[in-house]
Amino acid sequence: MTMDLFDTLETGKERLAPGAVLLRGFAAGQDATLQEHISRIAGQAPFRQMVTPGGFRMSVAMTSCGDLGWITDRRGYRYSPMDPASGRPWPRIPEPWLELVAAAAAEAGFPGFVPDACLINRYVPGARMSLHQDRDERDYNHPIVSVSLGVPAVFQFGGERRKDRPLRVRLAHGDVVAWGGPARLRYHGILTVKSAHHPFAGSDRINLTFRKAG
Ligand code: MD6
Ligand code: FE
Repeated sequence: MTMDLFDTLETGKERLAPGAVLLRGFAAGQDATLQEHISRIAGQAPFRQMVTPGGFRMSVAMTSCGDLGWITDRRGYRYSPMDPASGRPWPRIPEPWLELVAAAAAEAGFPGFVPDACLINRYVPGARMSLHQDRDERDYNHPIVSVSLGVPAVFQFGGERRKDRPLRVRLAHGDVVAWGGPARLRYHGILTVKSAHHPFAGSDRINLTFRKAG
């Protein structure tokens, strides 16, 4: 038996590529704290569909919490300490989320992960995220940890060039992907989310990505 298969059977840990680990169901069982804080944060910093520098409105609605939030507009992609919609700082990252994400990162081989930004993505049916690299963070030595919630979606996981043919991985409620080291700059995206129902958020898929951005 290969080590990867052994890990999968024993711990639900799956290596997608060097530096990219899928922890199936790692966040399952945390629904209450995730739901409660997502609604509170969205009350203070509402989900909004931002515009790319190229002038396209994103199908994914986003908000953030943490010292920095990720934004896009005609001027470019960047992190900002203020929510441009309100002119106020973003809500803080809830303490139980920091604990969850540090535990997931450690399990995936990235001990000591302390994020300062959490981007919250909301996909209605039909929303998608095209292939991109996460490269607005200051230091690529830190991983990114992503938590999938609600209806499932197909994650595309490519190479370091946009044209590299991506793998396709189904991400379901509670799945966590931690991603760093040699995988840090790989292209990735989310295929169009299909109509489905999940008790966590009805027909929506929610994704939290935690980063050390500043
Ligand atoms: C999403 N995720 O799952 C979008 N980026 O909705 C990402 O763009 C992402 O899941 C970097 C690392 C992990 C991710
Ligand atoms: Fe990304």
